[in-house]
Amino acid sequence: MTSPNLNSDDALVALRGAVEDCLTAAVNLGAPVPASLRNAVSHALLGPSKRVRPVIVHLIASNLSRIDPVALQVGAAVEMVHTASLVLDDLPCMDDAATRRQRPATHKVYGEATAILASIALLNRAFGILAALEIEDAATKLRLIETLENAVGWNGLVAGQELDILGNVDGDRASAEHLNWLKTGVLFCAAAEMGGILRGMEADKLGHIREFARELGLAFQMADDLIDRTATAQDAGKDVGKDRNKTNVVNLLGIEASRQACIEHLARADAALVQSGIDPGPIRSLMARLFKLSGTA
Ligand code: GRG
Repeated sequence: MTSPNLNSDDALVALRGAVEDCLTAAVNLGAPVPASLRNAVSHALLGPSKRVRPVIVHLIASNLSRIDPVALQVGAAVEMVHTASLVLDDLPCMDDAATRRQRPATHKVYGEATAILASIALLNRAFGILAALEIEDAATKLRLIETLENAVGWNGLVAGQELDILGNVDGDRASAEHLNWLKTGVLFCAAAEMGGILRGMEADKLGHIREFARELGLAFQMADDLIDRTATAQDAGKDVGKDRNKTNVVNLLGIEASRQACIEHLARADAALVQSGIDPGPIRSLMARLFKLSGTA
C-alpha cells in the first residue's frame, strides 16, 4: 500500500484511516461469536479514539512512504490491549466511569459481565494476532509477543492499576510518576519498541526509542490528568473530574507546573527520538496534535 505524502499531517490522517480499517477487519472474525459479545467488543474497540499507540508502532516500524500491513497488525494488537484495559478501568469496581470514547462505557450498554468478557476477548485476540503475523523470523515474533506481555502483566498495566486502586503510594512526585509509568508509559514503550523490532533496530537505537516512548508516555499521562482537571466531558469524550481526590502529578504540582513538566518530558522525548536516527518529522506532527487539548502544545 503506498501513501505518497506520509510525511505530512494528511498522511497521519491516512495512517489513522488504515489503522481503523485494520481494527474493523480484526473484529469481523466470521466465527460464530454471540452477538452481544461481538457488539460489546466492537463498541469498545471501534469508538472514536486517537489511535496513538498503533500510529506510534507504524511510524517507528516503517518507511514513511508506504503503509505496512504487518506494522498495522502489530499496532492493532497493542490497541486491543489498550482497549481491554479501558473497558476494565471504567467498571464500577474500578474507576466507575459512564462515558468513554464519546460513547456510554461498554458496561453501561452491555452489562458488567459482558464487558469483562469483551475485555478478555480483546486481550486474547491481541496475542492471537501477533502469533499469526506473516513474518518469517520466529525469533522476531516471539520478541514482539514477549514485549507486549511484559507491558500488560503484573510488572506493567495490571500493577499500575492495582497501585491506583490502592490510592497511590507515598504521596510524592516520584511515586506518582512511577504510577504514570506503569499505567501508561509501559504500553507506549512496548508500542515503540515493537515498532523498532519490526524495523530491525540495533540494541543501542532501541534504547533511544524506549527512552523516547518513556518520556512521551509520562507526558501523555500527565496531559490526560490535565484534561481530567481542565477539559469539559464533551471535549474529552469521557468522564472528567474522576481524579480530583487522587495523588497524581497534576494534583501534586498544580496545573501550570504540570504543563511545564509535561513540556519538559516532551523535550526529552524529542531529544531521544533524534538520537534514535528515525526521521522525527511525522512523530513531531503527531505529538503537536496530541498535546493540544491539554494546553501543552
Ligand atoms: C488486563 C489489559 C488489562 C488491564 C488491566 C484496568 C487496567 C489493568 C489498566 C488501566 C490503566 C489505565 C486506564 C490507564 C490510562 C491510560 C490512558 C492515558 C488512557 C487514555 O488513552 P487515550 O487518550 O485514549 O489514548 P483513546 O480513547 O484515544 O484511545
